[in-house]
Amino acid sequence: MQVYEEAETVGSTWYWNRYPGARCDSEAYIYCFTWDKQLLQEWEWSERYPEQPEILRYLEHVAKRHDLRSNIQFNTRVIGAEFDAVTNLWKVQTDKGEEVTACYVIAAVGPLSYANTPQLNGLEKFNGRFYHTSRFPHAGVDFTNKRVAVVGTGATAVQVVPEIARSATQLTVFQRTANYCVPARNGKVDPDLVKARKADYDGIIKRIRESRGGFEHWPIRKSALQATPEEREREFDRMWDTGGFAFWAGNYQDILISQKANDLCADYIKRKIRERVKDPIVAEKLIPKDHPYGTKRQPLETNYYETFNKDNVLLVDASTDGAIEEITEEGIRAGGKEYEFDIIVFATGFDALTGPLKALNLKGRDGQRLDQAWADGPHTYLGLSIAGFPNLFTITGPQSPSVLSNVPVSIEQHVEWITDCIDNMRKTGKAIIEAAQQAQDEWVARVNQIVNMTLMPRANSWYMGANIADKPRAFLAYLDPLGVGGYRKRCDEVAAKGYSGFTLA
Ligand code: NA7
Repeated sequence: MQVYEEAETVGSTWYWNRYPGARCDSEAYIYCFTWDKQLLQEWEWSERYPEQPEILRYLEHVAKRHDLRSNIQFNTRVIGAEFDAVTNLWKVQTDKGEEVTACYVIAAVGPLSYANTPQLNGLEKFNGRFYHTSRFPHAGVDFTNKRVAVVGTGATAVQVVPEIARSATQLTVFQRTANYCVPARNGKVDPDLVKARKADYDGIIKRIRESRGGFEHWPIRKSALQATPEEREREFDRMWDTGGFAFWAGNYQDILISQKANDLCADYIKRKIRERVKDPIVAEKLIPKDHPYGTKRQPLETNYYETFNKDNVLLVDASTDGAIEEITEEGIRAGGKEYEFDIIVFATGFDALTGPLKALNLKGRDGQRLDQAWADGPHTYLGLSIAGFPNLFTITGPQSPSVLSNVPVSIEQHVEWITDCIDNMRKTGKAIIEAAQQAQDEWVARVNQIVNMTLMPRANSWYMGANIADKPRAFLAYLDPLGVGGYRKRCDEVAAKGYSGFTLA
C-alpha cells in the first residue's frame, strides 16, 4: 500500500486550516478514531471542541503510535490516474514525475479540501496581503494595528471573526448570506463526565454508529407543530443551552421537512440574534431571510453576534449595503463604496465534495474523464464507487452522508467497508469490482428523491453546489431517512448479498 499526501505531514484539514479560532464543531470525545480502544482511554482532550493545533497533535500521535508514516509519501500530489482495461490496473501519476500502478485507488481526498477563492476583479492589484482561511501561513498573521476584511460568513468566518476583532484596529465583515448560528458552548468538560464516557466508550461507539448524524443526539419524535408553544420553547431552550449540534440533530423530527415547523425554529434563533446584537439595523442584517434553518451548514459560534457590538467591527451586507464589486489597490469596493484594508481574509469555503475528486484528473474505462462523467453533478453508487471507474473507492465522497455527519464516524464506516471489500476480493479471487450503471442510476435517483422531500434544495448552499459559479446544482451528500445508521446498514446489506449492484470479475 502506498499513500500519497500533498502536505509535509498527516492531518489534512487540521494541517491546512490554521486560521485563528480554528476548531472542530463536533465534540472531541466522538471526533476521534474509535479503533484504538487504548488511546480512547489514554488521550485527554483539553476542552469540548479542541483547537486545530491540538487535533493535529492527536493525528500526528496516532500516525506515530501505529507507524503509519512509513506508508505515506509526503509532499507529493497525485495529478492523474487512468484505468488500463488491458492490465486491469490503475496508472497513477504524481507531481514528482512518478508513475505507479495499483490494483485499487482509494480517494481519501476529503470533502472540504479544495479551496474556493472567488475570482474577484482586481485581486492582483491589491497592495496588502490576502489569505484563504484553509491555506493560512504557518507562522500565523499578526492583525495588530491592521485594517482587516473577512469575506464570508460561513462556519469558518464565524470562528475567525471574533478572534481577529480582538487585535485588528478595524474589522469589516462582508456578508453575502446571513446564517443561523448556534452557540458552541465550548469549555472544559466536567472530569466526572469524561470518566463516565471513558467507561462507556463501547456504548458510545455503538450509539454514534447507529445514530442519525454520528452524534449522541436523537430527534424529538414529534412534529414541532404538535408541541404547545410552552413545550416548544422549553425544548428549544434546552437545545440552545446544550450547544453544538444538539439544535440541528436533536430537533423536532420535521424541522427539515415542514416549512411551518422550520419557521418556528428559525423564529427562535432570530429572536436570539435580536437580543444579542445591540444595533437593530445590524441585527436585521444578521438575520437570515432567504433559506430555512438547517439547510445550510449550521455554524457554531462563541461571541460571534456580540462581536458586531464592538466599535471596531463593521458589517457590510451584500443585499442592503451592496455586493462586492471589485478588489482595488487599497481594499474592496462594494455597493459603490471603497473600504481600505491592510489584510483580506477569504473565508469563502470550498468546491465541496466533487472539487477535490475532479482535481485528481481521473480517467476510467475508455479514457472517460470524471469531470465529463459528472458534468451535471455527481453520479455514484452508494457514494462509494463510480460506474466506469473500476476498483476506485471514495471515502466520504459525494452521495454519501459525509458532510452531513460527524465526519470521523462516516470515515470509519467507509474505511471498514472498503477494507472488507478488498479482503473479500482477495479471498474470492476476483480482480475487478465496478458499480453497475443501473445500480448507480437508482442510487442517484434515491439521493435526489429523498432530498427533494426536504427543505434542503431551498437554500443556495454548498451542499447544493450553489457556492461555486458554473457548478451544476445538485445535492452533493446523501440524507438517509435513518441517518448514518441506516446508510451503514444499507452498505452492509449490499456486501452481504455478494456486493449486489456491483459487477465482479
Ligand atoms: P462556507 O460555509 O462555504 O462559507 C463560505 C462563505 O463565503 C459563505 O458565507 C459564502 O456566502 C461566502 N462567499 C463565497 N464566495 C463568495 C463571494 N464570491 N463573495 C462573497 N462571499 C462569498 O465555507 P466555510 O469555510 O465557512 O465552511 C465550510 C465547512 O468547513 C464547514 O461547513 C465545516 O464543515 C468545515 P454564501 O453563503 O455562499 O452566500
